[in-house]
Amino acid sequence: MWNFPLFPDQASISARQVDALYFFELCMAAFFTILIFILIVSFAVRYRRGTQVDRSHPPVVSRWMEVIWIGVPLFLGLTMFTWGAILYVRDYEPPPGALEVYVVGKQWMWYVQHAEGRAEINELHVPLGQAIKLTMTSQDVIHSFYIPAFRVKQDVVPGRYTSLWFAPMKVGRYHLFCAEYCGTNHSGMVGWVSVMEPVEFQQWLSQAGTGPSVAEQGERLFVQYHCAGCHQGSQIVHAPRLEGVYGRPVPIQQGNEVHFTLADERYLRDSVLEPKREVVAGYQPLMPSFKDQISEQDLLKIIAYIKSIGAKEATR
Ligand code: HEC
Ligand SMILES: [Cu+2]
Repeated sequence: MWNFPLFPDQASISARQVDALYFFELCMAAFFTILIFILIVSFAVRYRRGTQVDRSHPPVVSRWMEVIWIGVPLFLGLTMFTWGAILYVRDYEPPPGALEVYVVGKQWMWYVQHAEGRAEINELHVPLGQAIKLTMTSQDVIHSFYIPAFRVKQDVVPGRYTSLWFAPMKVGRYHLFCAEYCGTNHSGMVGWVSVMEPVEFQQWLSQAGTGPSVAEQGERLFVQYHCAGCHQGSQIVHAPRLEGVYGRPVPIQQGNEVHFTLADERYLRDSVLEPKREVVAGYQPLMPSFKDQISEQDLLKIIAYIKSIGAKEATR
């Protein structure tokens, strides 16, 4: 059977928007390619050696032609830029209230952790019609998380968090790839994204054997790594309470100056791995670094826990 799809499914909202821009650019490239090709061929034929055509008084100045060849490409170029920039900004700025999923890439698999506790490998289950935000990092080298049917791709980089969001709008199973050469089995670093009806997704999430939520697992790790010893009212070490810190500006001491930085995932992560770099104003730099002692998976859970106690505080 003749089955040679040039395009993957359009399974997310941004897929349509990206394709529209893509087709616009494709049509434009085709139009100019054909136009220039026809002009070259016809001039070559018309003015080839030996033809009887009028070669006297070639036009040297043509105001309207200059206006056209400057104006039209300028307009088209700016259209592509503006259109592309709008899509880019929209594609890389997750909307508030998106469902959070954590992803760790490692040679050679994708580890996926849902906030409710369920984890999976080389599979990602998501509900239809809801914005999903992935917070991603890598345990070793640079990977790239790529879902062609959603037209989204984002590098997954060791030592920092990157995020990606999409809103699936078609139930089905779609390919998931690593799109950055990451070693011998890079080509095997593939998986599936399953888009489910919201009700089915809820059932899937709460299936037996799921265990505690990520924040609850993080709370346990918070005790296990002795964070709680300092951060929950220690008599020995004066350490800040972490309730509600997420999403707030934190005063950071730098020399004699204090500046504010937003306590986002990046900040929380750096606070644990490189605590000396940003020291909260009013505190001594007594926190030990947890670099190389805490896995990316555990760190994500601890951060989820810190975020969750922020939420509790806010609703009070
Ligand atoms: C020996 C005591 C100690 C331990 C153990 C400790 N911390 Fe800290 N932590 C501190 C102190 C003191 C500060 C404030 C100074 C600074 O910013 O480094 C701090 C700051 C922080 C901050 C920034 C807080 C803010 O208000 O901006 C975070 C987040 C944090 N710690 C998380 C953790 C986590 C997670 C662990 C466990 C993996 C941990 N800490 C273990 C003492 C500790
Ligand atoms: Cu990879």
